[in-house]
Amino acid sequence: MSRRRVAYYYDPDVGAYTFGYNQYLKPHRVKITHDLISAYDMLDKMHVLKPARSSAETMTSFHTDEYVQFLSRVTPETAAKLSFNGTRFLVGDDNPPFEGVFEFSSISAGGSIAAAQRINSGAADIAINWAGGLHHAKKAEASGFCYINDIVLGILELLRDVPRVLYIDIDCHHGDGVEEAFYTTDRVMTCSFHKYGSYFPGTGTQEDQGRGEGKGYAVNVPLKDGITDDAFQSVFEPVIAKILEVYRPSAVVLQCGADSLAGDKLGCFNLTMHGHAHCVQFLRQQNVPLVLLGGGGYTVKNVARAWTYETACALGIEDTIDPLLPYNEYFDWFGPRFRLEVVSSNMDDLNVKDGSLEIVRQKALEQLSELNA
Ligand code: V1P
Ligand code: CA
Ligand code: ZN
Repeated sequence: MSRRRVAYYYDPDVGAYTFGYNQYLKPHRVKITHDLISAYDMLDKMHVLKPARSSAETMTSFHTDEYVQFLSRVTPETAAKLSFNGTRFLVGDDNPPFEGVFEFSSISAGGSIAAAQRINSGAADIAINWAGGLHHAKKAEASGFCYINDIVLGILELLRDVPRVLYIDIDCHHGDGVEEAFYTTDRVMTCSFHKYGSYFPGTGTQEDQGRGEGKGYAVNVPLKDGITDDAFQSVFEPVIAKILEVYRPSAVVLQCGADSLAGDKLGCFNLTMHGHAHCVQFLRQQNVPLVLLGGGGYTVKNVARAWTYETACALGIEDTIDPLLPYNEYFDWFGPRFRLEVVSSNMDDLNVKDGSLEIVRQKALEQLSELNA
């Protein structure tokens, strides 16, 4: 396997932000990942870059002026007044107005935009931003722990230079914000794999395929609890291979949400680290410019393991990685086994049990065959 030029975007300040009373999404996991990547001596094998923070103006290439202005001004104290008592911008409890929400968002978005620019310039084959992947954020509203949609901003940046972008989302939740943003265009194909049925955000059926010029260019793969590596691969590979064949994207953005791993606090899938990383390996093999982003992931030590291993996959050095973790600042967190692994549990795979996976795969492939018809 030939070498790839990898650009890795990291802002050392990102780990310091906390989401206030919502203790699920921890920006600190990006620092823990970084420290593990560093302990594995991967930093000198790629271009390590600190991205410029996204300006408010840049964010308005997707979000409304009013929403970005709100986010740049809001504090925990002024939130009620500025959000009209929680009826606009920050609705419900998922998105608290935490201290530094705008700076955090500008780091996340700045990384994904810089990653896109690096691909556009041809200076990298793979660009990574583990602080990105916040796929639920809407044009004028925060949703599901996401305030600014760094993915949409990154894809818009890619579209300045390339004709077609493929967006793939392996977070356990539906990539609704990205799907919605590009629902009526054929310049972006979105493909989300997610748990569907009594689960946030509630969208992402296979009937939702895009509209107008975008008809057929939104692909949804709704899944049930407990999907294993083999079952996931048996739908991911044929669907993505078919998309690459019929759509021929000039660049691919892969959201690597780690809540699809076994044992996640909010997720309900049963993927091991290797099953999750297989998606990265598969896309790297295709020789198409690739942006890797973070996303969900709520069992922090496993998020750090997966994204560290996926960084090694981007570099093509995963076969040389020691499964025993090197000493690092957070070493104690990784006990009792201290290994670079996320193991599966004994939960049932409901997708295979009732034959629904086979039906979902067939339906997705049919949708894609119709595109060229
Ligand atoms: O279920 C909901 C909403 C709130 N209810 C009225 C419906 N929200 C979920 C949000 C999950 C967000 C996932 C983000 C990502 O895809 C990308 C970063 O991973 C939710 C859940 C849950 N169990 O699904 N919010 C909360 N739990 C929550 C709990 C306590 C405090 C704040 C939020
Ligand atoms: Ca998904
Ligand atoms: Zn998620």
